[in-house]
Amino acid sequence: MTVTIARENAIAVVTVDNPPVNALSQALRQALVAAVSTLDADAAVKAVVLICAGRTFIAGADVGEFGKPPQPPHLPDVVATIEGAKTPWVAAIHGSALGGGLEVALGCAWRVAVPSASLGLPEVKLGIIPGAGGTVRLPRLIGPAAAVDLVTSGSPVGAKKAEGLGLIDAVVDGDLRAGAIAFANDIAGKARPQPVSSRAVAPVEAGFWEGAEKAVAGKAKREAAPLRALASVRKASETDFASAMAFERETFLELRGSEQAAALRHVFFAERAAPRPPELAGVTPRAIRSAAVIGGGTMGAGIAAALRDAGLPVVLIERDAAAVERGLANVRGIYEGSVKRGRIPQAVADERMAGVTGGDDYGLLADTDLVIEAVFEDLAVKRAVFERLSAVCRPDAVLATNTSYLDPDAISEGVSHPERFLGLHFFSPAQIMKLLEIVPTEATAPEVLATGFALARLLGKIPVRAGICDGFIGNRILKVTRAQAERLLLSGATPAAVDAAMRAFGLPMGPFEAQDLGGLDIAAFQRKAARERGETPFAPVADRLCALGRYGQKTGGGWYDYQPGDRAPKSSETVAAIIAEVAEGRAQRTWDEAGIVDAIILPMVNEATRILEERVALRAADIDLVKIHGYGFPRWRGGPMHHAEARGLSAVVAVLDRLAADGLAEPPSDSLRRAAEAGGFSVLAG
Ligand code: 3H9
Repeated sequence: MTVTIARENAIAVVTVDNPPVNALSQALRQALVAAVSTLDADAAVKAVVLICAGRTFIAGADVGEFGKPPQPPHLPDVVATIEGAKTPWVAAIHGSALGGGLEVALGCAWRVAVPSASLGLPEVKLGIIPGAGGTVRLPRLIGPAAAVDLVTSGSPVGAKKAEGLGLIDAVVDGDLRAGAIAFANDIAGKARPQPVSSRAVAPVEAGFWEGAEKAVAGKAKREAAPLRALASVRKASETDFASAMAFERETFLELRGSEQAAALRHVFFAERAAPRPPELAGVTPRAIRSAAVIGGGTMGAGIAAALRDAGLPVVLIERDAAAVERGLANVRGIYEGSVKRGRIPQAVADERMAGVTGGDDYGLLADTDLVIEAVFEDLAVKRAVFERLSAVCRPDAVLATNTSYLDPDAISEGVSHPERFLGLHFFSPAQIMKLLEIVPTEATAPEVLATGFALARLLGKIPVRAGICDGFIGNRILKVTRAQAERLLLSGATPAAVDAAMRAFGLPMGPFEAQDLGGLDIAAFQRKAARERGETPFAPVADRLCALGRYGQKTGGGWYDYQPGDRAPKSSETVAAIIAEVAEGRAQRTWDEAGIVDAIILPMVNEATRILEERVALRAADIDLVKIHGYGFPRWRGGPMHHAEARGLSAVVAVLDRLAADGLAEPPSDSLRRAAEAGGFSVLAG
């Protein structure tokens, strides 16, 4: 870390260089305070430009320091020192001015930014609120309504919008350093604006705070930080600066130590580690400049859209002209939906669509860098596809299967140059869901595996390496979730009670609602295949529902009944009667919300521990990412593995032992017991 001071005549330029993102470590805070006193002592300096080296302005407090006691100088004091400096400071922003970085900029007398810069207070995404005056200065600078938006959403705004809000004073085109120095020369002789801390907050309309509270609470559900952030902005608007600062700091310190903040920090670091697995360090991926998708159904069309959204030209291959048309129509449908929802303008949709070529001739793929197969889940059909690809594609083209349940090793039998083959498992809708399971076979070359990770980065997805087993990581755990959900029904719970408990836990949907939405037929098909292999999947009620053709919403009934044109689930007497019949002779009990959640989540953890032990997943945090980004597990709970560790693995083992004794779950695996003894999953990984 260095903070250097250079002079450009009467302007001093303070350059912060603390890679990778100029986070506000203790050493940097100290150096900024020192820079203020050095420059205040120099009468020849008329203004100071604060600028950063590297990819970004100060991107915030150092999240790595959050688990430790705060060390002085504390950031609120650093910001106050800059604000109180004799010489006015100008923040020169490129990249991202986030969290503590924006708070430092708010202490400066002026702020300028390049057009590509973004500014925001993302603290709520880490389960905290700004802790260095963000909630107090922001309403004083841009008014309470805009401050509430920025602080409670955590979403950044671009430089243009920031200028419109009054968050920055100017957008600098061209070289930032030169532009900021010119700006500083310009303001050096002028009256200095009133420090933000001593400005008044603009009044709000009657009912504003109540309305904001309702809106924020509706979005935040059980996440604590957004409402606490709102309370802090409100306090800042209704009281003096010093009291508001004290209120903000107290809230910040309280939340910093909270379980939700620890969970969100865990996810923050897991997400940043995911694209760069240490085992692939130094491996260069193959270049991907063009891509093709085989199969234009829902999944194939979604993958094609995801590839196009990342700027790749895409060829969509189907069996015949009619199927090509249907496939292209599916892709078009995705873009039409995006335009309708205001996500992209029509011109962008047209440009994306223009980059998708349809055809039934595999010869179109002779020079394609990456081909992803997304045809029907049938081994023979998939093998036939890869046979044709082997014949036409360049030998270094990467060939991938999007299979969910088949064995990629079996699919790849007969592929020429099998080292270029791997599984790329997308989640539906593929253009939206962030998770990408990357499944190497025995033969996959390291640089092909690395290409999978590079592709994920290009597509803005979270990559997780998964080993080969039935369902890989995510769907293997999902099977346990579903079996547990049925066990609950057979021991006294109702579908509505199970779904309500899981929603209360933080999932967007309960397991039964989710099955009704997605359709029960796919899982039934997989159970059939599993039984043919001699396995004994547990789904006695689902099997009965499927036998009646109750496949979910699309057939007017599944676990619930549905009125035509209405997606609201209604409890079903038919289902209740089937459950009662199947449950005949089984012990019944009363389930409360916590009991239901334990009976679903902890067996998931048990299975996940086996997955870790078998090295189907390499890290517990990877499993958390799979559940968060593929299955809607609440981010603020950190994923099932973090949740279990936070709960205490010994307690998890004890609950599973009790459930197993009543025949309501598998007993804890040896590996879970071992992890409990060691106090964490790290004993199983690596
Ligand atoms: C805060 O400021 C609280 C204050 O209000 C109160 C204080 C009292 N700390 O994302 P990338 C690392 S809360 C430590 O791949 P990009 C990251 O782990 C903070 N480390 O880069 C990774 O490490 P490695 C509010 C951090 O170019 C490397 O930097 N601020 C931090 O795609 C590269 O990260 C935020 O929440 C950090 N704050 O994107 C900002 N940030 O190379 C969070 C990053 O070892 N950061 N690292 O794996 C971001 O949004 C992105 O990193 C950013 C750059 C957009 C800046």
